[in-house]
Amino acid sequence: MSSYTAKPEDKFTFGLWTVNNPGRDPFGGPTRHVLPIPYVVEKLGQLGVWGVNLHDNDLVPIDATAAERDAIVKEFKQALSDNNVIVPMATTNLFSDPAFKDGAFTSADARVRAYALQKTMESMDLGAELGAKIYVFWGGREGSEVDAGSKTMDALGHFRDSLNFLCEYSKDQGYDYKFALEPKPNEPRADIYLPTVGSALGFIATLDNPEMVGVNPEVAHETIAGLSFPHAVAQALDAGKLFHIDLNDQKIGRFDQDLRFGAENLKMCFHLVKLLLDNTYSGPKHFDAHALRTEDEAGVWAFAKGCIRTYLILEEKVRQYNADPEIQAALSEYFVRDAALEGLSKKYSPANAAALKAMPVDRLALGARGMGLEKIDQLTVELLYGIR
Ligand code: GCO
Ligand code: MN
Ligand code: MN
Repeated sequence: MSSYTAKPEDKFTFGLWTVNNPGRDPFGGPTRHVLPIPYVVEKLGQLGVWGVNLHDNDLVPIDATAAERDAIVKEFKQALSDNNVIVPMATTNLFSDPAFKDGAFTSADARVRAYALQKTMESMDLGAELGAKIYVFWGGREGSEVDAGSKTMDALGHFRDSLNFLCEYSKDQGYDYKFALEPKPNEPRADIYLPTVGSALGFIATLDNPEMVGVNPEVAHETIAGLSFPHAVAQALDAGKLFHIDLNDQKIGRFDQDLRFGAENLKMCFHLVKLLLDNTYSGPKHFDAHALRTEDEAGVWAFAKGCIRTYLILEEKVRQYNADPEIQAALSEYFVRDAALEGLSKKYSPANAAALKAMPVDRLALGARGMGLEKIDQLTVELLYGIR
């Protein structure tokens, strides 16, 4: 049995904004102090965390002078190297400042859109200086409450132009970033543009440099939309677009909760970890979650450790599942293989079409067949409960 402690090759990451979330919500102020950033890096290093991610303004205040910026960045770099922690991903805060209240790249105001590009280029410079290879775009304010402005078509066009512009900027600077779009259906806007993984994948195909752009799916976001997160991730993997992943948990039908990974939907999280492990996903595993607002600093570190432990426990469960003779026997009954038929249906040819049309079918037998899924699902539940 493993000790469930993180190793660098697990590629676990947290955001500065996650473990340092002070517990503010729309109805109440902070319940914890914001911790000094070098201390946060030290604590993450002690937990075996591989990387720390940031928005520009998690590190450098929006109104910092150039000299202040440089001093802050220098101190941060020192903390990273002292604690063997890297910055794999960076992103821009295009949601906190009132200038972005009606969107950043999709604002109806050309001055706001230009400022969003300026701020993102500067933030990309910062990320590159810190060694980030992935650049995330979460369009939290890119949406609407009312469609009185009828700007949705314009907004999509502006969003496309901005991403095209920034891809060229990244190439021009030799930054070699992979861009990852992070969809979310709502919160803080009532309706955010490109609300789901599927919509982001469709949009990427319309960009000038689609090969540079993938997705950053988040458990909570697809769950808020009432969709299956493992299905969304599978579609991203299938498209070769899973550039990053945000792990947390969420109760369906609630406000955006950012719960500890695996805190709510354990069976779904098991299937997610299985999908990532079986398909050898090798990107960062980012915990975009917060400790409950009820917690003090000790609770924050218990939360961070909990995310890691649950992930590693589920990986162990996946290995056990893949090696369990009874489960594997049930699975091999479930998947009916037929090399001859699969040869016919894999790819169209006139001969294959003719053979399929001439094929005798016992439709009643197909309909009468029990699939055995009740058994497989119960075996999975028992494995997760630790009695197998
Ligand atoms: C949210 C989002 C953010 C983004 C972050 C990185 O619901 O607030 O998940 O946490 O992931 O801004 O872009
Ligand atoms: Mn989120
Ligand atoms: Mn996120």
